[in-house]
Amino acid sequence: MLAIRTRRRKAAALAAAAALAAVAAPSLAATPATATTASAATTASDYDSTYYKDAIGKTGDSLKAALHTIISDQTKLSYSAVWDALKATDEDPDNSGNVILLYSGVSRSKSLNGGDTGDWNREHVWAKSHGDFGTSTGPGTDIHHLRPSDVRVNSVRGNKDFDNGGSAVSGGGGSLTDSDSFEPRDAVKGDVARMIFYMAVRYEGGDGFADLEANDRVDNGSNPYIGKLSVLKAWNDEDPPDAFEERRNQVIYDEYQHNRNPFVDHPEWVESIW
Ligand SMILES: [Ca+2]
Ligand SMILES: [Ca+2]
Repeated sequence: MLAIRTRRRKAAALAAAAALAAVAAPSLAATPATATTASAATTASDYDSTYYKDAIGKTGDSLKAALHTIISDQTKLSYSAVWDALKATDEDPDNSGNVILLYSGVSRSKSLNGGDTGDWNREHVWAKSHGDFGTSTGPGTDIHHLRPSDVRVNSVRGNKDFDNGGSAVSGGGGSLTDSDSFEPRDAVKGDVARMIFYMAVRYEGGDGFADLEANDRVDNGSNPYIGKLSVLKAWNDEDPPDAFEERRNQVIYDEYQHNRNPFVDHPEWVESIW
């Protein structure tokens, strides 16, 4: 996978250079990508000279501030519209009738969305109670951190902070939990971390919503914080973005919110800001 990513990035860099050399080259960011080809046709580097141009070269708090401005320019969804959006963003690449469930890794029919045992529902990776934003349009409907989850596994996660350790979650695909934290399966640890970091940058106290931030605790309750920062940073390193996560970011950008998760494009920005 890393070799493929490297080749893609080299190809993208060559393509970007060619585009810059062309007098009337159209904006790459304005080029629509279809759901099936998004991850193969585009990479983060395509956006450095366009979408991220005001952030490139910055570090720390000034990088965070620049990214906040960039990603806050977005379309906002209603909570009911989230169902159909997740059917597109989290589609099983091997079965277009299914979605992949975040924590369990199970492929389940798109039509089994609902609230009964055996259904999948809309998991808020940044738990709603941490900042009390509910499901009104805003952080509670931001699909960058909303993912299909098995109803029962979702309830086991509840509003726990993220940390290592615990006992196996039944049907959780290798996820662990204890009294005060939840550890997702290895394949989505980085995904979870990058969703949390997106939320911390996107929501800075404007629009009537709390300033969401990551901290290094697991007892955050209803405070607008989610832990555990040091563990989330490690997960970002251990599980870099793969084709599924990159495609998801692209579909959200092209078809729904028209903003990006900067940490899927540039995982190294986590270390610069935190
Ligand atoms: Ca992953
Ligand atoms: Ca924040």
